[in-house]
Amino acid sequence: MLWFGNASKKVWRGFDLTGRINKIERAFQLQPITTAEEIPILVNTPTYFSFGSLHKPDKYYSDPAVMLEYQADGYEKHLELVRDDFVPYFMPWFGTGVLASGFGASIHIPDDPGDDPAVLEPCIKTPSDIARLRLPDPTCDGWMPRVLDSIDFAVAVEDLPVGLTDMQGPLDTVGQMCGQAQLYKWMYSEPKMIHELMDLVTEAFIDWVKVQKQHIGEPLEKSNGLQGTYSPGCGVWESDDDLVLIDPGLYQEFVVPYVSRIFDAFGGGSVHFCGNGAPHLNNLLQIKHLQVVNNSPLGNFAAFEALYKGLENKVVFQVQDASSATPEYYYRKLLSQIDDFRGLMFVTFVMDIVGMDNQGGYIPVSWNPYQIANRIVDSVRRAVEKRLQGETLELEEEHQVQTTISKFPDKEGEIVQPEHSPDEIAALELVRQALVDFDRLAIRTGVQAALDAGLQPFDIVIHGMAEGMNRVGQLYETGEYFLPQLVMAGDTMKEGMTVLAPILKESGGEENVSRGKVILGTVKGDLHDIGKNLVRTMLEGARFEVIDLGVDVAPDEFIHAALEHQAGLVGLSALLTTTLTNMKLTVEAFDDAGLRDKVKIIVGGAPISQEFADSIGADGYAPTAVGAIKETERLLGLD
Ligand code: B1M
Repeated sequence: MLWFGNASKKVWRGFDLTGRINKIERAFQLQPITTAEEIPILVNTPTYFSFGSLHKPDKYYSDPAVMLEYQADGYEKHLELVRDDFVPYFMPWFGTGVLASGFGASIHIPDDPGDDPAVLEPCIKTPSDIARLRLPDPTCDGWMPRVLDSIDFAVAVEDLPVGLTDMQGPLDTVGQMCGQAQLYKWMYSEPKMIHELMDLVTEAFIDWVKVQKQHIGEPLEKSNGLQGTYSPGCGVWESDDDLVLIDPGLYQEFVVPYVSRIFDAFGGGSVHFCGNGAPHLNNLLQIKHLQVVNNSPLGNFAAFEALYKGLENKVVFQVQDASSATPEYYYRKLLSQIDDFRGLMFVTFVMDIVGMDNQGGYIPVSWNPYQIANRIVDSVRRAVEKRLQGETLELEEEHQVQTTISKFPDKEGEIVQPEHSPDEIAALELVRQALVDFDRLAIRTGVQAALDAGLQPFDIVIHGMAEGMNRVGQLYETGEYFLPQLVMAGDTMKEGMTVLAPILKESGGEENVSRGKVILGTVKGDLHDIGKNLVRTMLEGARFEVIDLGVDVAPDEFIHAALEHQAGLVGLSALLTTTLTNMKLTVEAFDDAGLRDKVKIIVGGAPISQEFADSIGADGYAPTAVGAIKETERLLGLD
């Protein structure tokens, strides 16, 4: 059933939605905006996902009736209380790993009301695993049967239109299947294999969207709901969170053709990503049939402006942030440089217990979601109205909230250069440059040249490797390098260490090869592992033995591993604000176990700051993976 059927009035549970739908349709036609009222603002309360939610009922993911009732009743209340343009639809939400699960990736089943299902660990370890993959069957593989059951149930019992589940994007899915770091390495070493995998995943993506549409009863080129919003004449959405992680060259080669193929199959589509998309402007413009850019600017106002203006109002732009804790300031700042509003829409998610600060970090909040929703609507309208009248928006930060979230890591300290001979300097430079170029052959040559020039292995590590990695880290911070380059550089460092290992063994015995044991993991409730894996690569490259416990690691698992391996250091990573408490609980568990004088704890991850680390009693903190090496050395007394 579709909203845009023949009826002249679109009514749901007594609410006439015709005006809202017409407004959104005009935005999709990119019509000029003359009053602020014409801008569609859709606030999602309740959210269909669990993150930041207090009230997700038990069985939300196992009983279709529970999910449908929760959403439908929530939308009814929203329509009563919020003066926005929200158009309700049922979202069959089963997390971010539905497509990957079809290929065998295991899904974490939430055991907490604030958890979302997501891939627990990759299912592809070797190229031969890829060779064995077949097109999955939506009727029996992975979590798709759950999605189809909930669609069928909703179609049968409710008059609420039904949307598409989150299929992520083909590269996101391949990243979940292989593990991001492995994927990046294969992009360089096995591009043909990755293209074949992308082909297969893209075919499955198209197939699984078509099946959903058959069950919903909607045409290929239209959909009731995409990423929290009614998007007329747009058949599909895909989520490209890896857009912000990889460089434009790799994205152009490995993503643009496949997303174009998906959009071709559905007459157009929407690309979603969280964060800075400005470096990918040209890539976005190359995607065939791109109709919508759905982006969470995450407080990066300059990047939003560059991207929005660069797209030249050729596509619909949906600002899809989590609600700011201070919408008055956030939208004034966001819209301060914008004066052409054609195609602009706002799709904001209001969570019960989490909001955004003005730098895009997430903070705990306690608010009435409907009140904040109305503040969002008023703030956007007021800001747009002023811009339409040619007024400058006041940007005083009177509403700015204090936050402990650090988004701007400290620069690495400069390494003091000791006296070196010209030959030594040349050899060290070879090592550093090999890391910057991630050239595995050159690093072997450089390390050998440094040894031949008379340098001690430790000097090569400190003045060659560490210095080279600092340069790589700086290139990452200035946006010249992206994650794949960090992974490749870490791998190159490992290669250089294989040349040094036998010499270290000879000179100082077995224990000299490993500089210490580190237990590493992402804390309970959090399944993000890209940063944690990068930390692992860097530490291994710097000759630490890392025992990686993976993701969703409970405090007692950390304790058990530290005791079993007699490790002097435990590293905790976290990306979700909502699970930061589990980091604190882990530190406390080490206290309770009487291990704090034997085991040091280092913490890191995007929402972590030095202040937070201090507040939970951690011994160390590093804002970057490269910084984690130095901090580990400090904590283990090796600096
Ligand atoms: Co997620 N996600 N995600 N996500 N995701 C974020 C983090 C988010 C900011 C996006 C947003 O705002 N919309 C948001 C978190 C908000 C918050 O709480 N602060 C978010 C959310 C909400 C979610 C879900 C809840 C969405 C949902 O299902 N409703 C869900 C969570 C599932 C779960 O964990 N239970 C989810 C799922 C996913 C994917 C599966 C799709 C994927 C994860 C894939 C994976 O990790 N295998 C994903 C991704 C990719 C992201 C973004 C796009 C990128 C995160 C990332 O890897 N960054 C992110 C949005 C964004 O940032 N643009 C987002 C790169 C990585 C290298 O950085 O980990 O900070 P980071 O590591 C850095 C440093 O922090 C440091 O070194 C690294 C390199 O220098 N570091 C350490 C890290 N650990 C360290 C440890 C140390 C020292 C340094 O010592 C031990």
